[in-house]
Amino acid sequence: MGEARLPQELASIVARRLAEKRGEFAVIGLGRSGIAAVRLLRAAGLSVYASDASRSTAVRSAAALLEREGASIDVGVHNAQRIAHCSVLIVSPGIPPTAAPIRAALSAGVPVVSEVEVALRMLPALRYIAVTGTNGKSTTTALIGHLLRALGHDAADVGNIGTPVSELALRKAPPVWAALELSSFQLHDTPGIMPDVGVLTTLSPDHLDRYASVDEYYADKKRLFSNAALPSHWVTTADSPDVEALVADVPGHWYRFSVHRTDVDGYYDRGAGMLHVFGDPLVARDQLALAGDHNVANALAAVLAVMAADPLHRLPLARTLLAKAIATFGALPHRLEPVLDRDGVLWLNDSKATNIDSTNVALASMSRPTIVLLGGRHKGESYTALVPELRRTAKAVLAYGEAGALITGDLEAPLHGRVTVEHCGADRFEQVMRRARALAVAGDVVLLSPACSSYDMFNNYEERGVEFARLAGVLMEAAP
Ligand code: UMA
Repeated sequence: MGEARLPQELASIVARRLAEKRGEFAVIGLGRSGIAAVRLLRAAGLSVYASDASRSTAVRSAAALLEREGASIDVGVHNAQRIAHCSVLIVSPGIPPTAAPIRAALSAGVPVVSEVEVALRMLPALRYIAVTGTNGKSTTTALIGHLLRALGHDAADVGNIGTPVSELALRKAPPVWAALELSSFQLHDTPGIMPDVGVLTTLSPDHLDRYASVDEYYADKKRLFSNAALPSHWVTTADSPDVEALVADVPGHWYRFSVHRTDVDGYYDRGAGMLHVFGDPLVARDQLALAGDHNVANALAAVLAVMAADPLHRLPLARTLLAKAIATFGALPHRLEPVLDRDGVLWLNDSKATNIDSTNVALASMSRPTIVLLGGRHKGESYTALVPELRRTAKAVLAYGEAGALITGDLEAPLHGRVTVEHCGADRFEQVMRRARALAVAGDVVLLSPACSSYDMFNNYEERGVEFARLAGVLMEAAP
């Protein structure tokens, strides 16, 4: 069984089969990662069978494109028998390990890996900083890429952040450096992961719709350290007992950051309003364009990672460049992004908040009466952990989507008499937005920070955020 192999053993079997171009390589899922993987394998001259369970227009047009590139494709079905006879199975991260084609491959002893694993094998000279964590990983990844470029490096931001690593491998001249965001799903199937520096930002329960327990989810996060050795370099938060416990037995050089303690490599001196790194002040907090303590932590993590990646990055000139670059980095789209400020109502798009912890971070940074849009596809956590922050800042909670009834059930009693909780229906986002518009008065914030995934109503969180911004504009134009 593939699962029973040690990561190193699995990685070397896959590397050998890729090098020998042995047999047929199967890819399942034709989203962003599957398409890129098929193109990369075909470009390397390998024989490819790819399939997707959906018959959507997007999948059918991807299939037509990839067939022209010489891949054999099935749309609407995975041929489990063919997959059980393949040389290596490359899985898309959104497909759970319990899916039938993956079980068929594993019970036939077929190695199962991610698109990231294949791409990294094809990019042996790539230097990369890998970032995982429940929250903060996209901002930290983008910031690392930004800092590397500020130091004059050719660097790309890839992985879970949006661009598959395979797309780098397809470039004529791949970059020297990458900032690589990895989800727990990708880490599950990337046995050869061996970053120049690995970063773990935070840990809290998430994806409980896919994992049987929080421990199982954390175990996938721990796979970042699968190939840890004494010369490895790691950057982790000192503010999370769960993180400290998870990495306690991992070998390597450690660089820790904190927004509460000062006895670590990167810290925030709250009194002086200064970020310190490796013993010296680096930049004043008020220079950061990013709001919130969580972003101070992300900035410390990113700077430590870039400095740890190469001794040259710690020289005085590099420190000056890094301090300047931090100040020019703005918030990413869909993360507490102000999309409209009209007639005294501020509309904030935090569509990227797909778990409870992330929504709590958003609520904690609210200082005005807030109408909170919560809902989407439930991911397994209780919503009651939101109660203290909702009590503090919310004027109303509008619950919607598949999770709407659950959210109302969890929040109505504890918020009774203090915050209105309304169930706005399961299927129309516009209805929720209309209700928000009707409730909002000058001085309010309307915050989309759903604590759920978007897949019940949208293709992804980006689409949800774009629709929020569009409807905010349309509704504020119309008479209230
Ligand atoms: N599919 C099947 N069979 C199944 C189930 C799904 O064929 O049994 C097909 C679907 O029909 C669809 C395809 O698989 O066509 C989708 O694959 P996917 O969900 O893995 O999505 P990709 O488009 O390949 O995007 C993935 C990541 N998606 C997920 O992890 C869910 C993207 O992260 C990532 O940006 C991209 O690879 C490039 O690396 C998104 C995400 O939501 C942003 N990540 C989660 C998160 O951040 O919380 C982990």
